[in-house]
Amino acid sequence: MSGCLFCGIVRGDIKGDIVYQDETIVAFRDISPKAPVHILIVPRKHIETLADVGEEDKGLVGEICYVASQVAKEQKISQGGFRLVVNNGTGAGQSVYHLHFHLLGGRPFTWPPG
Ligand code: DGP
Repeated sequence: MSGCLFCGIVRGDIKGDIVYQDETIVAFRDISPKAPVHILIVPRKHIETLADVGEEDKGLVGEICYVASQVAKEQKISQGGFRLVVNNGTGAGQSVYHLHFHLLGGRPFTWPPG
């Protein structure tokens, strides 16, 4: 989608520190990391929010979760504990309207989140 930051990274028009990609998913480092490892996992398909995921995207969301677990192992944050977060909508802090999963690790996390 033109004008979408993450579509630009997915297409390669905007530079991203990509750690994983396949035909449907791209994972790249967050520009403003909130943990020693902070990676954004996004579908190549432009979907604005998790709430916009359609029935046809159910498999895609499962793939993203699988990729997250694999990337967590590659980044060596799996054993120490990691967090996979989706901010859905402005009330939850979403600032980029292209669905993305935050993969965070490398430090302890508290609960509940802020
Ligand atoms: P959220 O607030 O949940 O919508 O998360 C958006 C994230 O995107 C936020 O953690 C910062 C990150 N971000 C914003 N602009 C860029 C960028 O140009 N490149 C990268 N790699 N990350 C970005």
